Amino acid sequence: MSFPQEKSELKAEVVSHKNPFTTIPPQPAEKKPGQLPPDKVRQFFDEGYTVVEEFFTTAELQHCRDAIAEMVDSLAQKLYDAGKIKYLYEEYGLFQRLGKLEEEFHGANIILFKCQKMPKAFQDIWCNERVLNLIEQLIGPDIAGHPVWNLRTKTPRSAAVDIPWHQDSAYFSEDSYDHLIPTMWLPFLDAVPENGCMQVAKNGHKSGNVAVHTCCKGNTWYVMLEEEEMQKTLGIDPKKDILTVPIKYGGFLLFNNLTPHKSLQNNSNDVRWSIDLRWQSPHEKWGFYDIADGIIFRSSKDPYIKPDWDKFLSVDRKEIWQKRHNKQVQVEDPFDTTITGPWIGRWEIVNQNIHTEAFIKIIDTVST
Ligand SMILES: O=C(O)CCC(=O)C(=O)O
Ligand SMILES: [Fe+2]
Repeated sequence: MSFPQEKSELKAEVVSHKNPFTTIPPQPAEKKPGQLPPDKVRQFFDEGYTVVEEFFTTAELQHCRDAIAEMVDSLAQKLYDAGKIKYLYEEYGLFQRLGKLEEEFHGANIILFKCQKMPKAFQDIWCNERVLNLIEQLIGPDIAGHPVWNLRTKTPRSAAVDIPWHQDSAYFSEDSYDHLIPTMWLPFLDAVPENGCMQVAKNGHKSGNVAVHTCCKGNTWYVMLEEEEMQKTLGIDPKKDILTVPIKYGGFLLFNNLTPHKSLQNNSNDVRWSIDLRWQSPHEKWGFYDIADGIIFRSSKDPYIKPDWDKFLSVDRKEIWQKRHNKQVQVEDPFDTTITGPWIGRWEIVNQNIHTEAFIKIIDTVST
């Protein structure tokens, strides 16, 4: 092999291994509403996170608040009709009522978290044109919604909703480790340290590594990442890199699937409501254990593409996952507060609890 050929091969290799977590993609030629200023884009790729302020109007977010209030109301009715609670707490507002339900029926916050029904108001945020213009700056013009999203029901002083350090990739299957999945963490009130806002470990994405996580924290289904492991595998300097990130209502936090993050305890008297929504290129693997696909929002080839909500929303994830292991899908008690999922099997189980046991039971039925 001649020397020049070797040289050009080497160059091709370097180009194809650009780290997608730290490399800013070509920016859209056109200026569009919602786009981030260049310094925010740079911070997202350099430090693994950025805060976007005053993005949504209160009118836009009110639809989400109303949708959440409706979900809480229907949960209260269900608990009441089943005799699980004696009182509906109808006079309490959005930031109090779930806490009251939780006091009377422990685990109400988990039941609502589990329900995973996406209201129209959240769909509208997820494929909002200004939002997609911003996401285009991070992942390019082909944009899909990632199948993993959550409504966080962070009631005061509840260990079930205290999320320990993790990288989101630790919840996903390995086929997604090679590409960027930006997350928008959007609170429905001012998120502050007292009510359990987020912390991020900036620069934690730089190595491109997914660190070793373990499962599960306390009585929860959450994977955990030890600070020591963050230092060793991700090169985090806890003194310099760990940041508390308050977010004012109307703004949001952006981070990526390798950025370590956690939420603080909610020591306030309000429920700290938030949603987390994700996007990625539709040309990459979804990373959700072949349980559910994402939803295509934009295509560089077809400017008229419309999201297929019916298809996306019709997938019963639990049923698909259970069917893979059991011939019959188990009918679950609607007030069951156990959460299992394939991520539990990805990491060493260092703490057994009802969630890990439920996971092992489902997996065990394959071999019996
Ligand atoms: O809202 C929280 O407490 C945690 C959120 C989180 O882990 C995420 O958005 O990926
Ligand atoms: Fe997360």
